[in-house]
Amino acid sequence: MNRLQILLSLMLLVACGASTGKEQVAKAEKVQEKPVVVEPDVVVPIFDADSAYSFIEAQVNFGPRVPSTVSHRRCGDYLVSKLESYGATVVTQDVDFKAYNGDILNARNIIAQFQPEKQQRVMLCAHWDTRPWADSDPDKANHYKPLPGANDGGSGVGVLLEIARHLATVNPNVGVDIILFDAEDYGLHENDSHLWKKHRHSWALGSQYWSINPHVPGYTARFGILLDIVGAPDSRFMYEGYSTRFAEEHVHKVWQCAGKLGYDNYFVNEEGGVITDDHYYVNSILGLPCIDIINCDPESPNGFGPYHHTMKDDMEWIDRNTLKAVGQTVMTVIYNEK
Ligand code: AHN
Ligand code: ZN
Repeated sequence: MNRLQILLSLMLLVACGASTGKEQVAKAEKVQEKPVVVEPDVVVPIFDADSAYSFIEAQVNFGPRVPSTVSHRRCGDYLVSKLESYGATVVTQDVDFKAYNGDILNARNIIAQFQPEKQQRVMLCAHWDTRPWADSDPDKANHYKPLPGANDGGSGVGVLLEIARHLATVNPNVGVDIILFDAEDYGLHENDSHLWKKHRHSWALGSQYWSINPHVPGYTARFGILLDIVGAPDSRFMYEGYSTRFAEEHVHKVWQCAGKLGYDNYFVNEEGGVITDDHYYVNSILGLPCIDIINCDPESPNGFGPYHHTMKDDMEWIDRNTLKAVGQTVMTVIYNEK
């Protein structure tokens, strides 16, 4: 291998602002699974889906990450130390929330700041807690049992840890904040669904807290990207309603970037549902334009996929190809910020 080939095999060189002719180069190269050169001045590291997969496995191995449990605390410690090992300045927000049913949740938002001195920033986020109840499980006996949370919880965090691993060695032009929100998934049990109006803010407690009390007073960023449920095989990511309402230009930027990388089978140009997820509060409380990359499956009982909020949400439902599509797209967007 000559020097150029070595460099190419280490780095993916690609820009998303490329012209049509250049896009075709990118597509042709992608079929051969080779690094892509579009604009030589932009260096994007190669997202390693095996690595992301192992970060999900590590979380699942702690057991369900339900707030106020030992597995949750241990996994939180692991996430903090991982992010610190990648050179981030990590702060946590340790808060006790009262869930809608009265449970006290020892929760922790984990905030990892890369290049904290930079004014121009991008925010990436995911929730790291898992649902305490498998209340969509086909077997009623599981409706009050905690679930493994590989996809719902684990996948977004796994992709972000893999991105953090690269942020440790290759600096983008912008500062990046990776925020792992807690207590997203302790919302209203399906058996209590008649109470939805009273408890419509029972989900996403960590992001609600952070949006009111950001780790830096007056915190802002160019935009945010939430990753939620990003690991299932053949996932389809559609335009989510609040994302287009609050952050339309960023939705199109990300979806176009995915298309240029050849991931338009995952990032489809269709309107999806309107989902009250962490990004809703980031947008509506803090006013930071934040999009949600989330897999929906309109065919399945609860609209997210047959494993969602069931005991089946385990590593069997994690596909490296999906992690790659999401991770490489998000990384390409970040490294292309001027
Ligand atoms: C509700 O189901 C209310 N929100 C979807 C967001 C979610 C749940 N993400 C993971 N679990
Ligand atoms: Zn959930």
